[in-house]
Amino acid sequence: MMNSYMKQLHLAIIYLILFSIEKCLTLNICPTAIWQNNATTIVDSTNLNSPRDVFIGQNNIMYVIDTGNYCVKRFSPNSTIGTIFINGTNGPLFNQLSYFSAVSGDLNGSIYILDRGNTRVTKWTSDGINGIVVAGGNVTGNAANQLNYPSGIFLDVNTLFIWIADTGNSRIVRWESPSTGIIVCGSNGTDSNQFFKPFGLFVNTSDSNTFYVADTYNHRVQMWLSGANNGTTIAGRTGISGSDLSLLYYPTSILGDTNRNIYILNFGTGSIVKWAIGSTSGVLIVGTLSIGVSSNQLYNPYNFKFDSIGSFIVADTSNNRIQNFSIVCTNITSTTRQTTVINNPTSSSSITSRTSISTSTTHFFSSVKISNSSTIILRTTTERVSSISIDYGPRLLLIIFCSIIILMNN
Ligand SMILES: *[C@@H]1O[C@H](CO)[C@@H](O)[C@H](O)[C@H]1NC(C)=O
Ligand SMILES: *[C@@H]1O[C@H](CO)[C@@H](O)[C@H](O)[C@H]1NC(C)=O
Ligand SMILES: *[C@@H]1O[C@H](CO)[C@@H](O)[C@H](O)[C@H]1NC(C)=O
Ligand SMILES: *[C@@H]1O[C@H](CO)[C@@H](O)[C@H](O)[C@H]1NC(C)=O
Ligand SMILES: *[C@@H]1O[C@H](CO)[C@@H](O)[C@H](O)[C@H]1NC(C)=O
Ligand SMILES: *[C@@H]1O[C@H](CO)[C@@H](O)[C@H](O)[C@H]1NC(C)=O
Ligand SMILES: *[C@@H]1O[C@H](CO)[C@@H](O)[C@H](O)[C@H]1NC(C)=O
Ligand SMILES: *[C@@H]1O[C@H](CO)[C@@H](O)[C@H](O)[C@H]1NC(C)=O
Ligand SMILES: *[C@@H]1O[C@H](CO)[C@@H](O)[C@H](O)[C@H]1NC(C)=O
Ligand SMILES: *[C@@H]1O[C@H](CO)[C@@H](O)[C@H](O)[C@H]1NC(C)=O
Ligand SMILES: CC(=O)N[C@H]1CO[C@H](CO)[C@@H](O)[C@@H]1O
Repeated sequence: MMNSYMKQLHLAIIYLILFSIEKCLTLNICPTAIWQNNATTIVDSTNLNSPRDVFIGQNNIMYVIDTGNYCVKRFSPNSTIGTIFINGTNGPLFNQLSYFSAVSGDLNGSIYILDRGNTRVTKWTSDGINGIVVAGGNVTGNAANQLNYPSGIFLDVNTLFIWIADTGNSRIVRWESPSTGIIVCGSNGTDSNQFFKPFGLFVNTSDSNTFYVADTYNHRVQMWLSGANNGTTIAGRTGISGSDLSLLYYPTSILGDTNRNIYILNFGTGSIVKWAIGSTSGVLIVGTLSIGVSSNQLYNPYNFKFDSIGSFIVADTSNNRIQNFSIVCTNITSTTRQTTVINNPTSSSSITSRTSISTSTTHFFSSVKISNSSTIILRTTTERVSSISIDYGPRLLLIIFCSIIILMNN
């Protein structure tokens, strides 16, 4: 009796979890992670002119915005040559780009370009021929439906809300539809509710949209809780720059992980530093704290991303190259005991939304790891490790799979 009741309870809880899951945008980095000091060059200067950002999408395909050539290049894994995805020229037409500064992508494979010169965000579907305006597109200004030399973008792939570091207006805006933006916070200055030319932001969508702003010209990172009137400085000191690890130097880009660490790219020192939220100084992860051309240095880097395993992929802008500082997780083999891969679940379900499980653990799963955009690894309390491909209609499969596990365990 008790056994059967427990069984049903387990199943009910599993269903509840699976139906409330959302695509998690924060990468689960192993706590023992270290990164190689010397990068490998993924794309070199023969192929690029002032690359400012990269985006790593489905199937680990990498998009590089090649700003100086007004084009966007696409690279398959391990390919150093690539193909042209957007073959643009400088101008305001919908097949053109102008001083564009950042790139992101959704789960359907569309690419979003923050076009600073045209003060707009354009969305490009798989053919890459014409962009459609999904934010901005009016002349430069500070009205809610305008932007002013924006530099940073964060696309929430669950809601498709576009968060923008509206640099020239020293504010953060969020576009929930193409017609107008919402001014989230900010004005120009050094107070806790202000920014001075912010270039980047990271939104923790699994934490009520707490967001972090690279407040570039104030040399600090501000954390804003959702709905707050003020930000809190969690890294750097307002108005003071330096290569000391308690200071920042023109921070331009931020990433977060699931262990409440943020990673900050310092344009001024060509470095990536890791700050645990609440700590008073950072840890040097990448760079020598002076800009340069060696494999352990960066030269005016604007943006960086994690690849699917947690390596840092950096747009090393003035070196005209894309660098890979690869991650090393010391115990990675010991956690992979038994792997079950369910391939190609395309036809099994009519559910179209793509999801993956959040990193919150329950007593059923002792750990959950996002392996890449289409795979999660669930480690159950019985030490079973399962890797489930979840690109299409995944919930049904997960439910069936988890049900089998529960029934087998009981
Ligand atoms: C890393 O690169 C630096 C600068 O080129 C070099 O001095 C050093 O020996 C390299 N380290 C390793 C482990 O390859
Ligand atoms: C995701 O990772 C799994 C193994 O962890 C691998 O089998 C699969 O091919 C990867 N998928 C993509 C789309 O890269
Ligand atoms: C890329 O290269 C690595 C090592 O050189 C190899 O393990 C991996 O299978 C390659 N990936 C593809 C998609 O060719
Ligand atoms: C890009 O467009 C130019 C014309 O603007 C054309 O000459 C060139 O062949 C195109 N390149 C590709 C790869 O489509
Ligand atoms: C993805 O494509 C589907 C089917 O065309 C559409 O319903 C959905 O809105 C698209 N989602 C995004 C993020 O564009
Ligand atoms: C500015 O944006 C509004 C929508 O907010 C739109 O109706 C108008 O046409 C735009 N103006 C220009 C010049 O694009
Ligand atoms: C913006 O704020 C900074 C810092 O207080 C100040 O130096 C700068 O002059 C201000 N810019 C404008 C346009 O007010
Ligand atoms: C984001 O929020 C999740 C859930 O609260 C938390 O586990 C994670 O550490 C947070 N990451 C950052 C960078 O704030
Ligand atoms: C970065 O390097 C690591 C180690 O070689 C490799 O596994 C990973 O695929 C590389 N990332 C990219 C985006 O090339
Ligand atoms: C993981 O690595 C840490 C130190 O890096 C070590 O103390 C621990 O025993 C390892 N765990 C396993 C399961 O190998
Ligand atoms: C609630 C709160 O702390 N408000 C403060 C936010 O910051 C501004 C500018 O520093 C202060 O004037 C407010 O008192």
